[in-house]
Amino acid sequence: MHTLYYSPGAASMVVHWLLIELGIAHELSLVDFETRAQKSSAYLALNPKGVVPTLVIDGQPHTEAAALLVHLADTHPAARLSPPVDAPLRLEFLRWMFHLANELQPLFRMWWYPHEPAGEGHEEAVHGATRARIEAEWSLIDAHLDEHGPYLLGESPSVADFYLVMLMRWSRNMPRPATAWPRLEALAGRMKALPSFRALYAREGLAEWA
Ligand SMILES: N[C@@H](CCC(=O)N[C@@H](CS)C(=O)NCC(=O)O)C(=O)O
Repeated sequence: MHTLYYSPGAASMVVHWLLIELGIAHELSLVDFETRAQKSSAYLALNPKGVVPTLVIDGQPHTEAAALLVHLADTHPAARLSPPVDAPLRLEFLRWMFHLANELQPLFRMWWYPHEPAGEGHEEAVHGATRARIEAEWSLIDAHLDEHGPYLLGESPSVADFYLVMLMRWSRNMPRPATAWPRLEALAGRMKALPSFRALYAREGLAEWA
């Protein structure tokens, strides 16, 4: 049995989406950010960084959204959401997973927690710089999709596209959201049409960017 510790719409969202898409039996455990439950000693025992997601598999806690996605996709090969290790597209798949995890996702952390990189009082400067870098990422990915799409790996979706769509969603209230880029908007439209996305929204009680 899998148990996902989650907060609606947070980085746990894409792991939840995959659990639904792959039909993996799981339970949900809400980590209430309002009460800072992510920093409680009980939760820190599972995830010492005090962030979501944590996925408990057979009693063992596992963290880091991108690693969880690769693991879930690799262990459910029939869904074809990650190329096998010896497939020609495997390296390109890993490149995108690492790019999203190392380059794009941390920019959102800076956008929402602007005091972290530069300390209190510098939030406006961090926001300006971060916005420019996030928009540069959308331009880069949109150009890639134009040349090699319609999905990150070409003709078929992979778990990297699920991950990308979650990150796109996070930009929905930014001055220039990811959907301002046409190939990104088209990709999100296709992924959002999946029944698993609708189920995810219902289960997390989400409404925005439906
Ligand atoms: N690298 C981690 C980042 C997780 C992360 O930053 N999660 C945020 C929500 S999107 C969180 O739990 N924030 C609560 C906090 O920092 O107190 C992952 O991808 O799993």
